[in-house]
Amino acid sequence: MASELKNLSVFSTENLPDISEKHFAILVAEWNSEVTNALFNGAYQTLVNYGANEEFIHVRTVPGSYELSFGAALAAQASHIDAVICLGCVIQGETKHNDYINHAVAQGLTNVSIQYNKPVIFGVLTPNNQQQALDRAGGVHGNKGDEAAITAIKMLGVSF
Ligand code: DLZ
Repeated sequence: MASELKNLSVFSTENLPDISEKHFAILVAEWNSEVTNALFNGAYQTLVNYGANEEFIHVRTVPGSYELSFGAALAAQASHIDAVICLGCVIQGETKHNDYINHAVAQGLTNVSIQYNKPVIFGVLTPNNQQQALDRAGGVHGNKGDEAAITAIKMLGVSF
């Protein structure tokens, strides 16, 4: 078993499962839309690049990242949805509001994933400022939307 994990990397895209018949829900928060639109474009294009049928990619927006949990629950309970990708950006402010949102969303998405037994991907940026967010939404640090899509695809290949 250990030898099978020799080249393990989160960025590896070898041996991904066939996703041509899989249905994906993508939920996008409207807050910080310049960032979340870029995350969405990355996630959507990555799914298509790796074989998803565009007709099977179901996109919805929610007002803020806090609402991603409820949106994810709606998506996950739909029998035809195989994986849910949640995209948001919560920028640190002058108060602790961001902390409350981040923790609520992280916990909420975990709960949805376990309750519905489906991959629910946490594609929420939690930067200190707008520039850090843009750097991770198609900027110098890549696009976390792409990574969220790859993560969803990989999770569809996990079974026992
Ligand atoms: C209220 C709020 C604040 C201050 N900041 C953000 C943010 O940076 N990113 C984000 O996605 N949403 C933010 N929100 C909105 C909350 O997510 C939520 O929509 C509201 O609290 C209503 O439930």
